[in-house]
Amino acid sequence: MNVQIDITGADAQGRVFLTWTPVQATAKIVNGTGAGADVVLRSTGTVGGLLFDTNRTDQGGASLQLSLPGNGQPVSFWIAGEFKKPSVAYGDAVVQASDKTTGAVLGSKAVMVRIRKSANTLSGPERDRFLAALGALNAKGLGAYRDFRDMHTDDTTREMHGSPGFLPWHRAYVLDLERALQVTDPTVAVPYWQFDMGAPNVFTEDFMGSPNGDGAVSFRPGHPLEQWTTDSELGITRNPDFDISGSADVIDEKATMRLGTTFIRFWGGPRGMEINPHGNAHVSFTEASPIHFIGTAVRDPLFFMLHANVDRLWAKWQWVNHHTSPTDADAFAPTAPNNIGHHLGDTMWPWNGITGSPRPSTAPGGPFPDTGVTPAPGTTPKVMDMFDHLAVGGGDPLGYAFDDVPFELPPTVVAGGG
Ligand SMILES: [Cu+2]
Repeated sequence: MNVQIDITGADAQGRVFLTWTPVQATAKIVNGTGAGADVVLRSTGTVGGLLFDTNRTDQGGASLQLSLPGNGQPVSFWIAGEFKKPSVAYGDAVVQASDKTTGAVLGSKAVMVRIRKSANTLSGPERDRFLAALGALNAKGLGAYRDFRDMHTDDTTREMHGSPGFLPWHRAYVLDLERALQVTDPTVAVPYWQFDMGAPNVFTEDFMGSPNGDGAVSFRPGHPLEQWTTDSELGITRNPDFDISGSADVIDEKATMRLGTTFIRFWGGPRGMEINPHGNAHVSFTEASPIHFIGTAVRDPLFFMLHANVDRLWAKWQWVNHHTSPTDADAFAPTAPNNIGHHLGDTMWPWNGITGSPRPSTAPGGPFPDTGVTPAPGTTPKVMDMFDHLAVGGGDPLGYAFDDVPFELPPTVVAGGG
Protein backbone atom coordinates (compact mmCIF):
# COMPACT_ATOMS: atom_id res chain seq x y z
CA MET A 1 0.00 0.00 0.00
CA ASN A 2 1.20 3.49 -0.85
CA VAL A 3 -0.06 6.98 -0.27
CA GLN A 4 -0.13 9.44 -3.15
CA ILE A 5 0.03 13.15 -2.39
CA ASP A 6 -1.27 15.66 -4.94
CA ILE A 7 -0.88 19.40 -4.45
CA THR A 8 -2.77 22.09 -6.37
CA GLY A 9 -0.61 24.08 -8.74
CA ALA A 10 1.80 21.38 -9.93
CA ASP A 11 3.49 22.34 -13.19
CA ALA A 12 3.78 20.14 -16.30
CA GLN A 13 6.74 18.32 -14.72
CA GLY A 14 4.82 17.75 -11.47
CA ARG A 15 6.86 20.33 -9.56
CA VAL A 16 5.13 22.35 -6.84
CA PHE A 17 6.26 25.78 -5.65
CA LEU A 18 4.73 26.93 -2.38
CA THR A 19 4.79 30.22 -0.50
CA TRP A 20 3.32 31.00 2.94
CA THR A 21 -0.20 30.79 1.51
CA PRO A 22 -1.96 27.46 2.15
CA VAL A 23 -2.99 25.56 -0.96
CA GLN A 24 -5.32 22.60 -1.24
CA ALA A 25 -3.86 19.12 -1.49
CA THR A 26 -5.07 15.53 -1.25
CA ALA A 27 -3.76 12.22 0.01
CA LYS A 28 -5.12 8.88 -1.15
CA ILE A 29 -4.31 5.20 -0.89
CA VAL A 30 -2.92 3.58 -4.03
CA ASN A 31 -1.98 -0.08 -4.55
CA GLY A 32 -4.05 -0.87 -1.46
CA THR A 33 -5.71 -4.05 -0.22
CA GLY A 34 -9.06 -2.35 0.24
CA ALA A 35 -8.44 -1.57 3.90
CA GLY A 36 -8.29 2.04 5.10
CA ALA A 37 -5.33 3.50 6.98
CA ASP A 38 -4.55 6.22 9.48
CA VAL A 39 -1.56 8.15 8.20
CA VAL A 40 0.47 11.02 9.56
CA LEU A 41 1.74 13.80 7.29
CA ARG A 42 5.01 15.41 8.33
CA SER A 43 7.48 17.93 7.01
CA THR A 44 10.75 15.99 6.57
CA GLY A 45 12.76 18.28 4.30
CA THR A 46 16.35 19.29 4.97
CA VAL A 47 15.83 23.06 4.67
CA GLY A 48 12.32 24.11 3.65
CA GLY A 49 9.56 23.71 6.24
CA LEU A 50 5.92 22.80 5.62
CA LEU A 51 2.74 23.22 7.66
CA PHE A 52 -0.50 21.25 7.41
CA ASP A 53 -4.11 21.81 8.35
CA THR A 54 -7.55 20.44 7.59
CA ASN A 55 -8.85 23.96 6.85
CA ARG A 56 -7.43 27.07 5.19
CA THR A 57 -5.94 28.75 8.24
CA ASP A 58 -2.75 30.50 9.32
CA GLN A 59 -2.42 28.03 12.21
CA GLY A 60 -1.12 24.97 10.40
CA GLY A 61 0.97 22.42 12.31
CA ALA A 62 4.10 20.43 11.59
CA SER A 63 2.09 17.21 11.33
CA LEU A 64 -1.45 16.18 10.51
CA GLN A 65 -3.27 12.88 10.93
CA LEU A 66 -5.64 11.74 8.19
CA SER A 67 -7.88 8.68 7.93
CA LEU A 68 -7.69 7.48 4.35
CA PRO A 69 -10.48 5.22 3.09
CA GLY A 70 -9.57 1.87 1.56
CA ASN A 71 -11.41 2.58 -1.70
CA GLY A 72 -8.76 5.13 -2.73
CA GLN A 73 -10.96 8.19 -2.27
CA PRO A 74 -8.72 11.25 -1.83
CA VAL A 75 -8.85 13.14 1.47
CA SER A 76 -8.13 16.84 1.27
CA PHE A 77 -5.90 18.94 3.47
CA TRP A 78 -4.05 22.27 3.21
CA ILE A 79 -0.32 22.70 2.89
CA ALA A 80 1.83 25.84 3.18
CA GLY A 81 5.45 26.83 3.52
CA GLU A 82 6.48 27.32 7.14
CA PHE A 83 7.19 31.01 7.74
CA LYS A 84 10.93 31.68 8.20
CA LYS A 85 11.79 28.27 6.72
CA PRO A 86 12.08 28.94 2.98
CA SER A 87 13.80 26.54 0.60
CA VAL A 88 17.16 27.22 -1.00
CA ALA A 89 16.72 24.61 -3.76
CA TYR A 90 14.02 22.47 -5.31
CA GLY A 91 13.16 19.42 -3.23
CA ASP A 92 14.59 20.54 0.10
CA ALA A 93 11.02 20.70 1.44
CA VAL A 94 9.29 17.32 1.65
CA VAL A 95 5.89 16.13 2.80
CA GLN A 96 6.00 12.55 3.98
CA ALA A 97 3.08 10.23 4.74
CA SER A 98 3.67 7.42 7.21
CA ASP A 99 1.51 4.74 8.81
CA LYS A 100 0.28 6.04 12.16
CA THR A 101 0.79 2.70 13.91
CA THR A 102 3.87 1.18 12.34
CA GLY A 103 5.63 4.36 11.25
CA ALA A 104 6.27 2.84 7.83
CA VAL A 105 6.76 5.48 5.14
CA LEU A 106 3.95 5.15 2.60
CA GLY A 107 4.68 8.07 0.31
CA SER A 108 6.31 11.46 -0.03
CA LYS A 109 6.37 14.51 -2.24
CA ALA A 110 9.31 16.90 -2.65
CA VAL A 111 8.44 20.55 -3.25
CA MET A 112 10.01 24.01 -2.97
CA VAL A 113 9.06 26.86 -0.65
CA ARG A 114 10.01 29.59 -3.13
CA ILE A 115 10.40 32.93 -1.38
CA ARG A 116 11.92 36.33 -2.17
CA LYS A 117 14.87 36.93 0.16
CA SER A 118 17.28 39.70 1.03
CA ALA A 119 19.94 39.88 -1.67
CA ASN A 120 22.74 40.59 0.77
CA THR A 121 22.33 37.26 2.57
CA LEU A 122 21.37 35.12 -0.42
CA SER A 123 23.30 31.85 -0.71
CA GLY A 124 25.80 31.50 -3.57
CA PRO A 125 23.72 28.96 -5.54
CA GLU A 126 20.52 31.05 -5.20
CA ARG A 127 22.38 34.16 -6.34
CA ASP A 128 23.90 32.35 -9.30
CA ARG A 129 20.60 30.85 -10.47
CA PHE A 130 19.04 34.33 -10.35
CA LEU A 131 21.93 35.83 -12.32
CA ALA A 132 21.93 33.05 -14.91
CA ALA A 133 18.21 33.54 -15.56
CA LEU A 134 18.68 37.32 -15.72
CA GLY A 135 21.56 37.01 -18.17
CA ALA A 136 19.47 34.68 -20.33
CA LEU A 137 16.57 37.17 -20.32
CA ASN A 138 18.91 39.91 -21.55
CA ALA A 139 20.70 37.65 -24.06
CA LYS A 140 23.27 40.33 -24.96
CA GLY A 141 20.51 42.83 -25.61
CA LEU A 142 18.48 40.57 -27.91
CA GLY A 143 16.23 38.93 -25.30
CA ALA A 144 12.88 39.79 -23.77
CA TYR A 145 14.49 42.10 -21.21
CA ARG A 146 14.24 44.70 -23.97
CA ASP A 147 10.46 44.73 -23.51
CA PHE A 148 10.89 45.41 -19.79
CA ARG A 149 13.27 48.21 -20.67
CA ASP A 150 10.73 49.68 -23.10
CA MET A 151 7.88 49.59 -20.58
CA HIS A 152 9.52 52.08 -18.23
CA THR A 153 10.54 55.25 -20.09
CA ASP A 154 9.98 58.99 -20.00
CA ASP A 155 7.14 58.51 -22.50
CA THR A 156 5.34 55.94 -20.34
CA THR A 157 5.91 57.43 -16.90
CA ARG A 158 2.30 58.60 -16.37
CA GLU A 159 1.25 54.94 -16.21
CA MET A 160 3.41 54.21 -13.19
CA HIS A 161 4.67 57.26 -11.31
CA GLY A 162 3.28 60.22 -9.41
CA SER A 163 -0.16 58.65 -8.96
CA PRO A 164 -1.55 55.99 -6.59
CA GLY A 165 -1.03 53.21 -9.10
CA PHE A 166 2.70 53.55 -8.45
CA LEU A 167 2.80 50.64 -6.00
CA PRO A 168 0.34 48.27 -7.74
CA TRP A 169 1.95 48.88 -11.15
CA HIS A 170 5.47 48.21 -9.94
CA ARG A 171 4.23 45.11 -8.08
CA ALA A 172 2.97 43.78 -11.40
CA TYR A 173 6.17 44.80 -13.16
CA VAL A 174 8.49 42.96 -10.76
CA LEU A 175 6.21 39.91 -10.85
CA ASP A 176 6.17 39.98 -14.66
CA LEU A 177 9.97 39.92 -14.65
CA GLU A 178 10.05 37.19 -12.00
CA ARG A 179 7.77 34.99 -14.10
CA ALA A 180 9.97 35.62 -17.13
CA LEU A 181 13.01 34.46 -15.13
CA GLN A 182 11.07 31.41 -13.94
CA VAL A 183 10.54 30.29 -17.53
CA THR A 184 14.31 29.73 -17.59
CA ASP A 185 14.57 28.49 -14.00
CA PRO A 186 11.40 28.01 -11.94
CA THR A 187 13.40 27.93 -8.69
CA VAL A 188 14.27 31.64 -9.02
CA ALA A 189 12.65 34.42 -6.98
CA VAL A 190 13.71 38.06 -7.31
CA PRO A 191 15.88 38.98 -4.30
CA TYR A 192 15.35 42.40 -2.74
CA TRP A 193 17.99 45.06 -2.16
CA GLN A 194 17.36 46.29 1.36
CA PHE A 195 18.53 49.82 0.63
CA ASP A 196 18.37 51.04 4.23
CA MET A 197 21.01 48.53 5.32
CA GLY A 198 24.52 47.71 4.23
CA ALA A 199 24.63 45.40 1.22
CA PRO A 200 28.35 44.83 0.64
CA ASN A 201 27.66 41.38 -0.83
CA VAL A 202 25.44 42.83 -3.56
CA PHE A 203 27.89 45.34 -5.03
CA THR A 204 30.56 42.78 -5.85
CA GLU A 205 32.10 41.20 -8.95
CA ASP A 206 30.16 38.00 -8.16
CA PHE A 207 26.73 39.59 -7.84
CA MET A 208 25.54 42.93 -9.30
CA GLY A 209 28.99 44.24 -10.19
CA SER A 210 31.75 46.08 -8.41
CA PRO A 211 31.58 49.89 -8.81
CA ASN A 212 34.24 51.64 -10.89
CA GLY A 213 33.51 55.32 -10.31
CA ASP A 214 31.47 56.59 -13.25
CA GLY A 215 32.54 53.71 -15.49
CA ALA A 216 30.86 50.36 -16.03
CA VAL A 217 30.80 48.02 -13.03
CA SER A 218 33.13 45.04 -13.28
CA PHE A 219 32.20 41.37 -13.11
CA ARG A 220 34.28 38.27 -12.57
CA PRO A 221 35.16 36.51 -15.84
CA GLY A 222 32.26 34.36 -17.03
CA HIS A 223 29.66 36.22 -14.96
CA PRO A 224 26.17 35.90 -16.55
CA LEU A 225 25.81 39.70 -16.71
CA GLU A 226 29.23 40.23 -18.32
CA GLN A 227 27.59 40.79 -21.73
CA TRP A 228 24.65 42.81 -20.36
CA THR A 229 23.42 45.08 -23.13
CA THR A 230 20.58 47.61 -23.19
CA ASP A 231 19.90 50.42 -25.66
CA SER A 232 22.73 48.91 -27.74
CA GLU A 233 25.20 49.70 -24.98
CA LEU A 234 27.36 47.02 -23.41
CA GLY A 235 27.83 47.14 -19.66
CA ILE A 236 26.15 48.58 -16.59
CA THR A 237 27.21 51.94 -15.18
CA ARG A 238 26.34 52.31 -11.53
CA ASN A 239 28.21 54.55 -9.14
CA PRO A 240 26.97 54.59 -5.55
CA ASP A 241 26.97 58.04 -3.97
CA PHE A 242 26.92 56.34 -0.56
CA ASP A 243 29.12 53.95 1.37
CA ILE A 244 27.99 50.48 0.19
CA SER A 245 28.77 49.02 3.61
CA GLY A 246 25.86 51.12 4.95
CA SER A 247 22.45 52.53 4.03
CA ALA A 248 21.66 54.40 0.82
CA ASP A 249 20.45 57.97 1.36
CA VAL A 250 16.96 56.85 2.41
CA ILE A 251 14.71 56.83 5.44
CA ASP A 252 14.88 53.45 7.15
CA GLU A 253 12.22 50.77 7.26
CA LYS A 254 10.79 51.84 10.62
CA ALA A 255 10.43 55.43 9.42
CA THR A 256 8.83 54.15 6.19
CA MET A 257 6.25 52.20 8.19
CA ARG A 258 5.55 55.33 10.23
CA LEU A 259 4.73 57.47 7.18
CA GLY A 260 1.08 56.85 7.97
CA THR A 261 -1.62 54.24 8.45
CA THR A 262 -3.57 55.31 5.36
CA PHE A 263 -2.38 54.67 1.82
CA ILE A 264 -2.48 58.33 0.89
CA ARG A 265 0.00 59.10 3.68
CA PHE A 266 2.13 56.03 3.11
CA TRP A 267 2.45 56.30 -0.66
CA GLY A 268 1.76 59.87 -1.52
CA GLY A 269 2.51 63.49 -1.39
CA PRO A 270 5.83 65.18 -0.76
CA ARG A 271 6.41 62.97 2.25
CA GLY A 272 5.28 59.65 0.80
CA MET A 273 7.31 56.52 0.12
CA GLU A 274 7.35 57.08 -3.65
CA ILE A 275 9.73 59.98 -2.92
CA ASN A 276 11.61 58.60 0.07
CA PRO A 277 12.79 55.87 0.33
CA HIS A 278 11.96 54.94 -3.32
CA GLY A 279 13.14 58.01 -5.20
CA ASN A 280 15.98 58.56 -2.77
CA ALA A 281 17.21 55.01 -3.37
CA HIS A 282 17.35 55.72 -7.13
CA VAL A 283 19.25 58.98 -6.70
CA SER A 284 21.65 57.47 -4.20
CA PHE A 285 23.67 56.75 -7.35
CA THR A 286 25.40 59.50 -9.30
CA GLU A 287 23.86 61.13 -12.37
CA ALA A 288 26.26 59.08 -14.50
CA SER A 289 24.27 56.01 -13.33
CA PRO A 290 21.20 55.17 -15.49
CA ILE A 291 19.33 54.01 -12.36
CA HIS A 292 19.32 57.65 -11.21
CA PHE A 293 16.70 58.65 -13.82
CA ILE A 294 13.21 57.26 -14.56
CA GLY A 295 13.80 57.10 -18.30
CA THR A 296 16.95 54.98 -18.06
CA ALA A 297 16.67 53.22 -14.67
CA VAL A 298 15.73 49.82 -16.15
CA ARG A 299 18.98 49.66 -18.10
CA ASP A 300 20.35 48.56 -14.74
CA PRO A 301 18.89 45.24 -13.54
CA LEU A 302 19.45 46.39 -9.94
CA PHE A 303 16.21 48.27 -10.65
CA PHE A 304 14.20 45.10 -10.04
CA MET A 305 15.95 44.33 -6.73
CA LEU A 306 15.33 47.92 -5.63
CA HIS A 307 11.66 47.59 -6.60
CA ALA A 308 11.34 44.17 -4.99
CA ASN A 309 12.23 46.00 -1.78
CA VAL A 310 9.72 48.78 -2.49
CA ASP A 311 7.13 46.04 -2.98
CA ARG A 312 8.22 44.36 0.25
CA LEU A 313 7.80 47.61 2.16
CA TRP A 314 4.27 47.98 0.77
CA ALA A 315 3.49 44.34 1.55
CA LYS A 316 4.78 44.74 5.08
CA TRP A 317 2.80 47.97 5.55
CA GLN A 318 -0.32 46.22 4.22
CA TRP A 319 0.18 43.34 6.66
CA VAL A 320 0.92 45.48 9.70
CA ASN A 321 -2.06 47.77 9.05
CA HIS A 322 -4.42 45.03 7.75
CA HIS A 323 -4.76 46.97 4.50
CA THR A 324 -4.58 44.07 2.04
CA SER A 325 -8.11 44.46 0.70
CA PRO A 326 -8.44 46.93 -2.19
CA THR A 327 -11.96 47.81 -1.02
CA ASP A 328 -10.65 48.94 2.38
CA ALA A 329 -10.97 52.75 2.21
CA ASP A 330 -7.54 53.23 3.79
CA ALA A 331 -5.78 50.70 1.55
CA PHE A 332 -5.81 52.89 -1.57
CA ALA A 333 -6.43 56.48 -2.65
CA PRO A 334 -8.94 58.16 -4.92
CA THR A 335 -7.48 59.86 -7.99
CA ALA A 336 -8.55 62.44 -10.53
CA PRO A 337 -11.25 60.97 -12.82
CA ASN A 338 -9.10 61.29 -15.93
CA ASN A 339 -6.13 59.57 -14.38
CA ILE A 340 -6.58 56.34 -16.33
CA GLY A 341 -4.61 53.39 -15.01
CA HIS A 342 -4.67 54.59 -11.42
CA HIS A 343 -8.21 53.65 -10.32
CA LEU A 344 -8.91 50.31 -8.67
CA GLY A 345 -11.00 49.06 -11.58
CA ASP A 346 -8.67 50.24 -14.37
CA THR A 347 -6.63 47.75 -16.34
CA MET A 348 -2.92 48.42 -16.32
CA TRP A 349 -0.82 49.26 -19.36
CA PRO A 350 1.03 47.65 -21.11
CA TRP A 351 -0.52 44.29 -20.22
CA ASN A 352 -3.95 45.50 -21.40
CA GLY A 353 -2.54 46.20 -24.86
CA ILE A 354 -4.26 49.60 -24.99
CA THR A 355 -2.38 52.26 -26.95
CA GLY A 356 -3.15 55.83 -27.94
CA SER A 357 -3.47 58.97 -25.81
CA PRO A 358 -3.59 59.18 -22.85
CA ARG A 359 -2.00 55.73 -22.91
CA PRO A 360 1.45 55.35 -24.52
CA SER A 361 1.72 54.76 -28.27
CA THR A 362 3.02 51.20 -27.90
CA ALA A 363 2.44 48.33 -25.45
CA PRO A 364 5.63 46.28 -25.25
CA GLY A 365 5.73 42.76 -23.87
CA GLY A 366 2.18 41.60 -24.52
CA PRO A 367 -0.31 40.30 -21.93
CA PHE A 368 0.68 39.48 -18.36
CA PRO A 369 2.29 36.03 -18.30
CA ASP A 370 0.09 33.10 -17.41
CA THR A 371 2.25 30.55 -15.59
CA GLY A 372 -0.26 27.79 -16.16
CA VAL A 373 -0.35 27.15 -12.41
CA THR A 374 -1.06 30.60 -10.92
CA PRO A 375 -4.41 31.98 -12.13
CA ALA A 376 -3.86 35.43 -10.55
CA PRO A 377 -3.65 38.21 -11.59
CA GLY A 378 -4.74 37.12 -15.09
CA THR A 379 -3.48 38.33 -18.44
CA THR A 380 -4.89 41.90 -18.19
CA PRO A 381 -4.53 42.80 -14.50
CA LYS A 382 -6.44 45.67 -12.94
CA VAL A 383 -4.97 47.90 -10.25
CA MET A 384 -7.14 46.12 -7.67
CA ASP A 385 -5.73 42.71 -8.60
CA MET A 386 -2.32 43.60 -7.19
CA PHE A 387 -3.26 44.22 -3.56
CA ASP A 388 -3.57 40.91 -1.76
CA HIS A 389 -0.43 39.10 -2.91
CA LEU A 390 -0.83 36.24 -0.40
CA ALA A 391 -4.64 36.10 -0.77
CA VAL A 392 -5.30 36.55 2.94
CA GLY A 393 -8.79 37.67 1.89
CA GLY A 394 -9.33 34.48 -0.13
CA GLY A 395 -9.09 33.82 -3.84
CA ASP A 396 -5.85 33.12 -5.65
CA PRO A 397 -2.50 34.41 -4.41
CA LEU A 398 -0.05 36.03 -6.83
CA GLY A 399 2.44 33.20 -6.30
CA TYR A 400 5.25 35.00 -4.54
CA ALA A 401 6.06 35.96 -0.97
CA PHE A 402 8.69 37.78 1.05
CA ASP A 403 10.76 36.14 3.76
CA ASP A 404 9.56 38.61 6.40
CA VAL A 405 5.87 39.09 5.50
CA PRO A 406 3.76 36.15 6.73
CA PHE A 407 0.38 34.79 5.66
CA GLU A 408 -1.84 35.99 8.46
CA LEU A 409 -5.62 36.02 8.14
CA PRO A 410 -7.18 39.39 8.91
CA PRO A 411 -8.67 39.57 12.44
CA THR A 412 -12.20 40.10 11.09
CA VAL A 413 -12.08 36.78 9.27
CA VAL A 414 -10.87 34.94 12.37
CA ALA A 415 -13.43 36.56 14.65
CA GLY A 416 -16.29 36.61 12.16
CA GLY A 417 -16.54 32.90 11.66
CA GLY A 418 -19.44 33.41 9.32
CU1 LIG B 1 9.40 53.15 -11.78
